[in-house]
Amino acid sequence: MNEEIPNLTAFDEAALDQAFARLERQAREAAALLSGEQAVEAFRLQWLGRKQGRLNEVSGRWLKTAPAEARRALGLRFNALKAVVEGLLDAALGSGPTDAALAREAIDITLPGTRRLTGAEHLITRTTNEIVSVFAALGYSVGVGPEVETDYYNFECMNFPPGHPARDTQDTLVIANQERRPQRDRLLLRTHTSPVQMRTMEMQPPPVRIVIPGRVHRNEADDATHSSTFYQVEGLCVDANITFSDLKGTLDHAMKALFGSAVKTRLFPSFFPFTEPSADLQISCIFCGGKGCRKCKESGWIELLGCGMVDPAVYAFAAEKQPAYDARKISGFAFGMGVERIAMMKYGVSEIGKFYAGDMRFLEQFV
Ligand code: FA5
Repeated sequence: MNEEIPNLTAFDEAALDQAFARLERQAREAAALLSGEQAVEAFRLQWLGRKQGRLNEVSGRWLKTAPAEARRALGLRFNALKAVVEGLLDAALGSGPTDAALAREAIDITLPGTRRLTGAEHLITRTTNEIVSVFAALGYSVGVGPEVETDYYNFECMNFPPGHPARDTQDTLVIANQERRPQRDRLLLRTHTSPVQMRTMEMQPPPVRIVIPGRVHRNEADDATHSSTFYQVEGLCVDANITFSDLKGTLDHAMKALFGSAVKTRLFPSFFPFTEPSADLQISCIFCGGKGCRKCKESGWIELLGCGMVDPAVYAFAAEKQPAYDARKISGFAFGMGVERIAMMKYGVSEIGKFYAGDMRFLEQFV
């Protein structure tokens, strides 16, 4: 609405402030309702039109009737009002923010930025990946299995019969209140990654070449080299005519790839229910080159992993679902290594607990 511009009767500062504030309010209210090109053009004519625009009337009526001493104060307010109206018009035309608005929003690009830390692989993950990629390069696939496992997969099908003393070598954390279940279905936290050997064989006939990284748990007291939760990488290779030499050659190659080509390996007789024969693989001490030092207890050798030829009793369990696991026709080997053990040796870590403490000062050293 083009309201009449009233005549001014008083020209003191307060009266001028009041009169211009009223006009400004009217301009802002009208501008807030604008929509469409025609409305904007009408607003322009209403306020800034040369002949009948309200500002024209103000300058014509107020400025001309103002006493000389009030002209300056009136002129200043008139210019301010004109700038406001022009700003409203610019905004309505979409011509973007004014210089003043831009200055208010400006960012001081000389201020230091927020530093965001880059994520990096944990040493356990890194070592696991290193081990896995050595075997991936030999054509092994990668598998995983559940951390909460049944008694059957963790023990029974791995040839640890119920009540067998070999079970005592892996002090087990069992899930409570399962007395009513048959023993083979009772749940426990897997003590090794070996159950995934069986899960793999049940899913696919031979040939199998697979490595299985994962977390395992044992009811063990923590010390500098033992933890109740730790990581293993399991390996399984089953095919026609796989021999003990293949086991020896594969692990010798893997140890050289992990620790350097100067490393030697040797196998020592051992026992695992699921391999026959079984062995512990030792590597020449990487700290003293085999001469003997405190790290290798002056022996020149360090024990690193368990391995052996897959026991025919294990194939018999697998054959319940995959008859191709016939010990008369196929053979294979398996191995299992502790990731922390390897990481400690490769990266010179003396306490296993450092891996889990989440201390950035420790972790950052390996980024
Ligand atoms: C086993 O767990 C067998 N399943 C390995 C195996 C697989 C043998 C396939 C034959 C064929 P063992 O209990 O020795 O074996 O553990 C294997 C490795 O896990 C050890 O060499 C050691 O490096 C690591 N390890 C065992 N207990 C702990 C522990 N409490 N803390 C950290 N690492 C451990």
